Amino acid sequence: MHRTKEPRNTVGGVEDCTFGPDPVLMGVLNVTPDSFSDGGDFLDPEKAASRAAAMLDEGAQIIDVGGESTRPGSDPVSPDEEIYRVVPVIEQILARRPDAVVSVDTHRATTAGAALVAGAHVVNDVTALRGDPHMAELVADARCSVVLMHMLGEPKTMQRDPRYDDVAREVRDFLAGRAEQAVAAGIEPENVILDPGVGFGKTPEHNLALLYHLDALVDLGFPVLVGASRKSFIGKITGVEEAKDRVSGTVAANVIAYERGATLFRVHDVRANREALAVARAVRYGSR
Ligand code: HH2
Repeated sequence: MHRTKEPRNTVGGVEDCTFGPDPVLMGVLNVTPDSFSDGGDFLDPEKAASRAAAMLDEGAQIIDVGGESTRPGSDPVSPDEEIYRVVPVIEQILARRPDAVVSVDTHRATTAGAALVAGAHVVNDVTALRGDPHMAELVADARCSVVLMHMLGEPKTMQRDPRYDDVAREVRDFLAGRAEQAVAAGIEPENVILDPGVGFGKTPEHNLALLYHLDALVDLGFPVLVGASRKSFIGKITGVEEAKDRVSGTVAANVIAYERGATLFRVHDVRANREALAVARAVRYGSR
């Protein structure tokens, strides 16, 4: 017996970007000199827009543009520098592909606001609206989608001995609380996406427990996004040291996450993940 299809929602009010039964791929585009796997590759807006176009051609439905690395130990950039990095790239992407759905990976309301003016549709906030007191109001007013991610501590120090009694329960309770706060601030529930924050203040064992118990997060009723792509726990399990070579491990994590009910996947390697998730989806529904 195969599962029936659930109703579809849209990302950022863009009808073409639906999520429901089908996996949605968010292609990662880091406009930074220091991101852990693609730092320095896409600082030039032309190059960045070409990379975005290639990811869209490979099957990404959203392009996630970030101007500040959040890798463990990273330092924050200035707000002006972050805007200077992401806005021209968002403009270039949308000039080339006006129908593209763009998300901005930031915890600052000024950057998110500038990105929305430039045409972005989604705010991806790794602080789940805790990083800037103006972010919730901005998202509520813009009526855009928002990703609320769990992080223990902050990037500079988050990997120093993170501890939980029950990581899956604590992350779920935290995100349930953040979603409640978001809705109380005027954000429509259908615009809320939850993310367990793989690698953000978590040991490899914490990441594995979160993926294993992802259905508990899915049960909250919001779409769930997973960002496992190329992360160090995959390197630790597989022995693959070079982050760019962690594609197979990433695919395995995403297929499991899909089976547990996640619908959005933040990935660097769009094609491999799209093909694997298309097969996983076909198995689930018994058809292509
Ligand atoms: N992971 C990273 C950055 N942003 N956003 C969400 N919602 N979920 C994630 O898991 C997530 C995220 C870190 O990965 P990356 O962007 O590749 O690296 P860096 O932070 O070094 O730029």
